[in-house]
Amino acid sequence: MTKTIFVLNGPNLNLLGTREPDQYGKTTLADIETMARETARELGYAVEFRQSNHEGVLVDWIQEAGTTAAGLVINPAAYTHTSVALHDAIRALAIPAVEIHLSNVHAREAFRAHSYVSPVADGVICGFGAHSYTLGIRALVSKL
Ligand code: CA2
Repeated sequence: MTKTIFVLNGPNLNLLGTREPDQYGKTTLADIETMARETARELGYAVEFRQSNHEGVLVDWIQEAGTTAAGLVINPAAYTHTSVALHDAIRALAIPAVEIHLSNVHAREAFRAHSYVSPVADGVICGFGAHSYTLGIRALVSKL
């Protein structure tokens, strides 16, 4: 059976492509989902692609990934910089996890340079727009 990679997206990423194109580009989350599926398929994996604006829902999905998926790619969005709950959920995983961001969080406001997720992720990719997702999938598969 084809193994699955969970690709999870945090708050406001449902707005991609509709607002703030200068910061986040014109690509929609649906476009990114298509790109992610294609890259994963090339590498022999299926993708479960989800977005939520709710921290607890993301925690539930991280736990679900831990019991059903081969690995996790996550753009925690603003929860990157605030969430001990996401840190704890990812720390508890026995599968690899890659943190990704569309923008280069280190080239923006100082508060975006700190991540609660990075210390418990296997690696971090940021600054490549929609390609951060495909690079994240490739990096994750290199760990599987
Ligand atoms: O660069 C990224 O991928 C971020 O995770 C995006 C988050 C931001 O809080 C992080 O610091 C970096 C914001 C996602 C909000 O996305 C929007 C898209 C279009 C319009 C408004 C927000």
